[in-house]
Formats: sequence, C-alpha cells, structure tokens
Amino acid sequence: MVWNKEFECMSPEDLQRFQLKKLNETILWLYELVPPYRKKLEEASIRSEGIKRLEQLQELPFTVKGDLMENYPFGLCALPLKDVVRVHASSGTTGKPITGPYTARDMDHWTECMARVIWAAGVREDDIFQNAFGHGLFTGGMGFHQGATRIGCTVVPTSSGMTERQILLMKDFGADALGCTPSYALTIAERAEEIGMPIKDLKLRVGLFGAEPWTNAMRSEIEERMGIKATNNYGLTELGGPGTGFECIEARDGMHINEDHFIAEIIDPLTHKVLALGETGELVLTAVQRRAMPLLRFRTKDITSLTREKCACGRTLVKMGRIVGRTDDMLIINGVNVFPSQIESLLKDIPEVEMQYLLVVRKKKHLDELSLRVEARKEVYEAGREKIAWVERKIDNHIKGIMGIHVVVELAAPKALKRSEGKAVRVIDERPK
Ligand code: DLL
Repeated sequence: MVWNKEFECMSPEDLQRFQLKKLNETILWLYELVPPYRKKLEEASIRSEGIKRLEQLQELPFTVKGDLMENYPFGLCALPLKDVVRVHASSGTTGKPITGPYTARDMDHWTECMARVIWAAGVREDDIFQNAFGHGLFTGGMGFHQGATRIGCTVVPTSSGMTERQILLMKDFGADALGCTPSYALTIAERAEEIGMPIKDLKLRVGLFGAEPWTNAMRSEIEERMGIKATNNYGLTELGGPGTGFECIEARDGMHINEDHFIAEIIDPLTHKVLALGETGELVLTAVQRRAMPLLRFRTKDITSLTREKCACGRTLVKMGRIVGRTDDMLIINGVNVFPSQIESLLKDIPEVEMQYLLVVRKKKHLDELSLRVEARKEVYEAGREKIAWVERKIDNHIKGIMGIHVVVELAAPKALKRSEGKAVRVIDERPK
C-alpha cells in the first residue's frame, strides 16, 4: 500500500506532463522573483515561458553550492520573509551555512513527502515512532516529526544523544520504529548490548536511516544487531531536507524519488553530460514545487545512479541507488580514487573487526599515506600482539588486493574511537591544502 497512489504510482506519460507543467511554473516564478536566476536563465537563452519538452531540461543552467553561498542568507529566496514560516540550515563545508526557507505551502509539501517516506517503511498510525534524528536547525528531526505526525503515529521526539535514555524509552514505550543516522543506530545497538538490554529483545521492528553515507554491509550489521529491517532515506537541506528519496520496505534496494516534487538527473561531473539510466555519476535535482527557494538543476555532489524498473511495492517512481560517495569526499591517494564507502564494504569481510573506523590521510615526503584505525573485537586483543599484527596485515592485504592501494592499518582497542550521535566523521585529511 502506498500513501499517495495518484503520485507514487503515476504512469510515465502523466508524470512527464505533470513535471513539465510544474517546471515551467517554477521557471516563471524564478524569472519574476529571483534576480540571480533571471540572469542565469537569460544567459542560457531560456525565456520566462520555460521549455516545450522535458528533455530540454538539459538546457537549463546548473545551480551549485557556491551560488547559495554567494547569495547567503536569502538572496535566492523568491519571497520576503513575511511569507516564510520556517528556516532550516546546515553547516556548509566551508564557513557559511546553507539556508533552507519554507513557505506554509512548502511545509505542507515537505510533510506530504515525509509521510510517503515513513509509510513506505511500513509504519502505520498505531505505531510508536522514536525520532532520534537531531531536532533543530538540522532538517532530519523536524522533517520526520511532521511526516510521522501526519500519518498519525505516536511520535517520541527524543532527538539524538543521551543514548542510555533512548534505550530505556525505547523499551518502556515499546517503540516500533526508529529514525536516526545509521552510525547513531550502531551506537545505540552497542550501548544497549553493554547495558544488557539488546535491541533485538525489544519490540522495535524497523529503522529509517539516512543523512550520511553507509553501505549494505553496515545495513546488515544494524539489522542483525537490532533484529530489525532498515531502510535508506535521502535528502538535503538545499532541497528542503529528507523526503527526496526513500526505500520501500518491500524491496529495500534503492530509493524512490518523489518525482512530482523533484526531477532527478545523473551527470558526468567533469563533462556535465547527462548520463543514461543505470550509469553512475553526480545526482542533479530540480525542485519543481517549492516556492520559497526552488533550485534548478542543483548539483548535489552525491554520486549514484538511477533505475526505472518495476518495483515490488507498485510505485512507479524512479529509484536512486545508494550514495557511493561525493565528488568532494573522494580521496585521491597517490593518484588512485578512493571512496571511504569502498573501505567500509571491505571491512565487512574481516570478521575480527567492528564497523567503527577512521581514515587519516597525511603527506609523507611527497607521497600520500592513508591510515586506517579500526576497532578489533575483544578476542583479538585477548589473543595478544601476534594476532593483532596478523589482523592488521590481513586488512591491508585485502584492501590492496581489491583496490590496489596500501593502507597503514592500526587496530584500535574496543571502544577507543569516538562514537557518533549524528553524522559520523570517517575521514580526516591532514594533507596541506
Ligand atoms: O542530511 C537531510 C536528511 C535528514 C536526509 C535525515 C535523510 C535523513 P544535509 O544535512 O543537508 O541534509 O546533508 C545532505 O547528506 O548531500 C548527502 O551527501 C548526505 N546524505 C543524506 N542522506 C544520505 C543517504 C540531510 N541516505 C547530504 N545516504 C547529502 C548517503 C546521504 N548520504
């Protein structure tokens, strides 16, 4: 069952017609109300009437993070703040935050998109939803709050942190569903085992995770340790937070995109050429129904691919794959492209270690050196130095065998690495910029 059959199961022809109409409304809106966009559109020879066919989307200009920073805080906002009812923000990668303003209508649409997300995970009105995404400027907490409230479930807004209390409330209230980042889910699972209250033994049935990169290996680990099914959910502040992409509980093999609100494209990040379905590249999103700050062809820097196949759940919405990395978190180690997610997947093949790791990149003379600190299981430490050295070699050999790079592996003692309560920090790049 889907939340909104009309839009989630639309025929491709109807969807395209709808998208074109909404896109052209957005172009006109930007033309009239946002001078920096008017300039961009004029430069690309796009007139205020918009485009005739959806394929012409490729002729529209891109929007990049830099555009948002240059126009910080509200230069790209189409309306005066009196028409804005909410502003979220996320810490930009360099200095200035990214702002996300919403009109009342935008809020309503966001809530609708979030209801679809939560419903798709099988959460219903008689469920208790523990919302451990950070509440506040971050879009995760409030976004899931609104969606779950619209469905009518009982929402417990724990926000992130105070992990032991999370576990106690989860047990006492009998939470059926949990929302948080995947790294925080692992933190919760681990703490619960430590205090003798494994999540497996509780009522929890499903986890809605997202907001940071994770792998299928990590999904299996969370599912096993918590005894739940886990869905992946995607979104970003620039496009209004979570609610862009979501997995259905039936398939859990890629995230449906709410295509009546967002048009997705995949481009080659270097040539900017639009790639075909199935090809991997940078995700570009156009918001076609937002009013406060609609963005055209926003380059997300997230790397993934799109597929349009019949889904077991009945939705016709295109699916995006897991985010395999970002164009800007790709590490180049002595010329080899390395995504932290590749290393994470390989760690799953090593039964002696936990999914707690940190990558550090340094310059040694003229060469890059990648080191990996990863926590070993208790037994490895108990077995002594030789075993530790053996596991370190095993990891290095495994990574070298598959990725062709040498990694300096250092096993960290159990619980030595800092635990995440939100988005995990997995990479520290100490090379001079
Ligand atoms: O993380 C919105 C969100 C909240 C999504 C809760 C899902 C759940 P930002 O803080 O602006 O917004 O970060 C957006 O996080 O460009 C991706 O790089 C990354 N990201 C978000 N979801 C996923 C995911 C929220 N499921 C940035 N998998 C995005 C991998 C993700 N990366």
